[in-house]
Amino acid sequence: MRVYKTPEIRNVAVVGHGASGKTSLVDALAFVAGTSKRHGSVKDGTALTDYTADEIERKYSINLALAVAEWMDTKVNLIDTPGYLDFTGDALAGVYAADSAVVVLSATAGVEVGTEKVWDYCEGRALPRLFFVSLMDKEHANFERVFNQIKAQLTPKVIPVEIPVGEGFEFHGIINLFSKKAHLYKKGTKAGEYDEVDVPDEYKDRFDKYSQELIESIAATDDTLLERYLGGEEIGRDEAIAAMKGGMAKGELFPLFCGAAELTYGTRALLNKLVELCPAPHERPPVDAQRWGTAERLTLKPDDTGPLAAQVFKTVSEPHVGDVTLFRIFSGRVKNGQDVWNAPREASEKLNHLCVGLGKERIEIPELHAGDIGVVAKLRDTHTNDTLSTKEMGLVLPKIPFPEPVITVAVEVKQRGEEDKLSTGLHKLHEEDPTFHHEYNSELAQTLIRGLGERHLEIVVGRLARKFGVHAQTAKPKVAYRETFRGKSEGQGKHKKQTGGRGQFGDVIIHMEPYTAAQAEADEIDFDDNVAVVSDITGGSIPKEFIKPAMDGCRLTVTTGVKFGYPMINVKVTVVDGSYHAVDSSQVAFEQAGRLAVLEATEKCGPVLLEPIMKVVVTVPNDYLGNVTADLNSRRGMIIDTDDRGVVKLVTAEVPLDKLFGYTTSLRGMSQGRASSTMEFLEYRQMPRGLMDEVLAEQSGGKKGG
Ligand SMILES: Nc1nc2c(ncn2[C@@H]2O[C@H](COP(=O)(O)OP(=O)(O)OP(=O)(O)O)[C@@H](O)[C@H]2O)c(=O)[nH]1
Ligand SMILES: [Mg+2]
Repeated sequence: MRVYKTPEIRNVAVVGHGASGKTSLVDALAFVAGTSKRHGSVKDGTALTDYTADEIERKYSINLALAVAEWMDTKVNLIDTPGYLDFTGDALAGVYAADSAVVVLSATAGVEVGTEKVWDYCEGRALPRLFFVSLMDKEHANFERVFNQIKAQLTPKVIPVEIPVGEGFEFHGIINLFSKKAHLYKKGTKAGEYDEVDVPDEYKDRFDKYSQELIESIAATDDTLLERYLGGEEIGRDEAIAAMKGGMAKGELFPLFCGAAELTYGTRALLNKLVELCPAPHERPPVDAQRWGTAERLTLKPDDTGPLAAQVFKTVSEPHVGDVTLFRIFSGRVKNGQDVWNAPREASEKLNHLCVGLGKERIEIPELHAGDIGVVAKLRDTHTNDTLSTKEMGLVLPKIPFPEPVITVAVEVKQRGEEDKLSTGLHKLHEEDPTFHHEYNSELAQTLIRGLGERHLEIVVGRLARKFGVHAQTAKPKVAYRETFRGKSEGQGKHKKQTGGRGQFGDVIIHMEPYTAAQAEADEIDFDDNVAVVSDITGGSIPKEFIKPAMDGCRLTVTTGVKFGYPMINVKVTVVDGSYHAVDSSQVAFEQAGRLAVLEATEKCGPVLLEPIMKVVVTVPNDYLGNVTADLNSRRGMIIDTDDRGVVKLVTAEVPLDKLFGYTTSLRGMSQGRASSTMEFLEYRQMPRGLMDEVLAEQSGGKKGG
């Protein structure tokens, strides 16, 4: 492969809902262009960009992956992205690395929730976009319906530049509105060979209607063009293409293409337009960078002579190779073997075997120019979202705002003693994939992992085994219950021990009562961990130096749990009286006495269990409202509010955390992926008696923390 200069490069993200045909399209584009020698297929596990073991097994994309189509003396860098929401972080990364996007839609399913999501990502970056309606050969394919859905749900500025000849099983050609020719595909040919013919008679009316719309839309983007058009002047093809490119750059036009990628139908025309309509890197707005450790900001253009700034937008780990780093150069250029600098990590890295990515294949290249996308293996200290620069400049680019995790599960090692390996592995996986988070929760004695969906975490656990040899399984996270008091109570703790020499003596009397943060604030009393401990000792029944230890003993006992082993909250302990011994009393003895006093007071009052309640806000299209509210009720949820937002409702509910395990996944299931939710901790609330007994029964035998 030759070296391409900035104006000869197109960086195109291929985005869309799951199973809309993105990977098949990328494979076909690279194959038809001749850059990839083999026409692969997702079904056979041979598609260019679905090459990891996980992807071959599951037959859908999990990782962003690169391919190249060399076409019309241009290098089109294709960034295939996964459609499933579990892996949407990679779709976002693809959008950040690209200068334009092809939004792929299935001709049978049309606009889906994943399409809306990636559309928003592209909006956020103001990327020029074109649509490709694929799977035109599938039964029930309907071009017109998809076109209308796009118009209604994504943008009214969509404009077809091609129309299909036949649909579903009848689909066999495409009419190009620019060239005014029809391409009729020859059945059974390998690379979508076709006969070019005049527009068939039966398509004349449709052709005229769409052509008219196309030329009017193009003319509308430019006043002088419009004037000439209205004056009856013909607008030439090149002029029309240039105007369309300008319209796309301003977000005023979104051309619509169609085809069947798996059959390679429609892919040549699309390649032509990717080159002609999509911007080269230098035609995009400049980016902002910062000099690490200073407030100095720079505006960077994709210029070879500018300072090097390249963003790592993805790390993949590959068997026998290790970590492979995918980066986009926003400014400057790099040469094979060059040393670069990762400023925040203070790490020097060598770009050995600088490559271009073509699926799992990596093609070595002597240099990459500004705006290009490259691949390099074996960087030691560089992770996703880092910037590579030079030591003199030390630049950092704005980070890709990866989405926050939405689900949490616990993870346990299958073999004891592997806990350290687990934690190292999880940390590495987070550096690779910023949408994956992990933490050890010492209260629950569980390692919690968070991600964008169950599939996401399942893949992570698989990687953990393959890459780090840690075999782990997921489990339901334990619930951090709390205890509290219902009424006032009193307790005395007397610690007395005579062991030969000096004895141990402490004696404390306390009052305990329910108490709230608001009360503590009004009384100006410390309320750390939602517990207040005060002294009301006057007249010296306990000497000063023993009051503090007595209080500490009380606090420690309350906060580590008394009856059920969960921390007690919303209580106030007042040390009111006690006694001491001139010789045998000590601080330790009073700490012990405080503990005994709390135990006695608690025993008398019958403590209760509190459970965490989450505030859940569900955004749900009206059609699924019934399902969603019925389901929330079945989870002991209380619906607080239902707000009308046009086509969707915003349902606010208060639901016990215990009932929310797996909620995100089942919400997607009950709404065909269209509903989404957020949740946050609201407060602790007393559990219903029956359920409290259940929790306690579950625990007896094995104390919490197992
Ligand atoms: N009939 C028909 N099937 C197709 C076509 N393109 C893709 N498919 C099939 O549709 C399914 C999904 O195709 P993919 O290319 O994997 O779709 P994708 O958008 O990459 O899916 P994700 O990676 O999950 O987001 C596969 O089974 C393909 O074989 C097409 O043009 N015609
Ligand atoms: Mg795919």
